[in-house]
Amino acid sequence: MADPISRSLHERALRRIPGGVNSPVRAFRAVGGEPVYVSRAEGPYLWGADGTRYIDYVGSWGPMVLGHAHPAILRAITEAAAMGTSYGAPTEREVLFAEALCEAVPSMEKVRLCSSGTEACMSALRLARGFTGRDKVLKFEGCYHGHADFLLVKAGSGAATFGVPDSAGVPEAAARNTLTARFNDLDAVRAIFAAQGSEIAAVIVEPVVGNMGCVPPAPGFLEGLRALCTEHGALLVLDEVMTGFRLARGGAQAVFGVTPDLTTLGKIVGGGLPLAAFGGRAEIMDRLAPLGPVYQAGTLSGNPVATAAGLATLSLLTPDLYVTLERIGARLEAGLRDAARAAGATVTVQRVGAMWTVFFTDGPVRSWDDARGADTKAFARWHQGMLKRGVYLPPSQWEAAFHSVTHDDAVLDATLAAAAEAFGEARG
Ligand code: HOZ
Repeated sequence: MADPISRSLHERALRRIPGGVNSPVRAFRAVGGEPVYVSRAEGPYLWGADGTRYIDYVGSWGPMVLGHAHPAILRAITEAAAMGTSYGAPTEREVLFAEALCEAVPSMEKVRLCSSGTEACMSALRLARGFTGRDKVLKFEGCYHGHADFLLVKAGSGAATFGVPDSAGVPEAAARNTLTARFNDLDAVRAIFAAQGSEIAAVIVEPVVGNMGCVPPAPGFLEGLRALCTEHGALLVLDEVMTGFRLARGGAQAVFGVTPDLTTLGKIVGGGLPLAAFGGRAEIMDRLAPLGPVYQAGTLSGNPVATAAGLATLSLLTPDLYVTLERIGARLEAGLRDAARAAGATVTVQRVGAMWTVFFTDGPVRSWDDARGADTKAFARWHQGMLKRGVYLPPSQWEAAFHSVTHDDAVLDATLAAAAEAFGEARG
């Protein structure tokens, strides 16, 4: 249960903000509680409105891989803000940032900045359609690529959590050209390409899904998508909004050795400020206005404060950092599994690098069909048990948890001690 200050803020919020929140999953409805209103954050911790400290595994839904309020990032933001917060004109920092992104993710010869993952995915797919002259796009059930109309089809994340994977307000015409298949089901994709391959502009996929909980690709799945796209002249778009700079500096594409035509980035690249990007082969990117006929724009795109935070973040993402993230993840994964077993709770812990999910189900989770079979009531009890012990987890079975390099051994000890008790309560 939320503290009295959070509760009273939420009552006021409900009067002025739909559902009291500016993004649905934050409402905590899926876990039967009320949201904690956050007053500050530092390292691996958040503090609630009443001063209660929580170990944070939401990490602003992905960006905070270095922990909250990293001094170098705060310095970069402060210095940049003192020079003016927005110009709507090009800056040297944008050039440096674009160079750094393209160097880290070599499949991106050129990149354009925008302000959110939704914008990045929507724009990348408009570009794919403009480049190929085709209308159809293929996405996967339970994957979430932001809330553009044509992508709210069998969508994961909050759309799945609140039972609106096909949102009201999306005209049938907007969704008509969106095809869907089961994640990790290459045969289904093959059949769709066999029937409609010449009409498909792009396949978009989260290479490791975070938006139905953490679901890794089956061996050969991403490679198979790459081959089918190449064979049929469609573009492969890897949505690396979550995985970019989290699984490796080069993202999931570096880990799995798959080269997309276009990549979308968000979250970590902005260092906690609103910044996202999409990029890819130059011949595709050069179809964007002002060079080409595909229009895309934004007042705050390449914002000087956001690019300062992004550049400072990128400069800190060393190879050692990924070794540390993996060590932390391995300890959490094994510890959570052991704790669940000891408590007699039936769970499957899935993790890739610094993203993971405890699914309340006994099998491996390979697709949305598997994920939605999880016991969401048991997850809710576990979530409540963890929260009351000071551990802040994503408030939905279908959102990945994220740790940072600041989750040290003492933090992990506290997390696993809480988990051991909370698993007992989750059994119901
Ligand atoms: N749908 C987002 C995570 N996948 C939630 C973002 C937010 O509430 O801030």
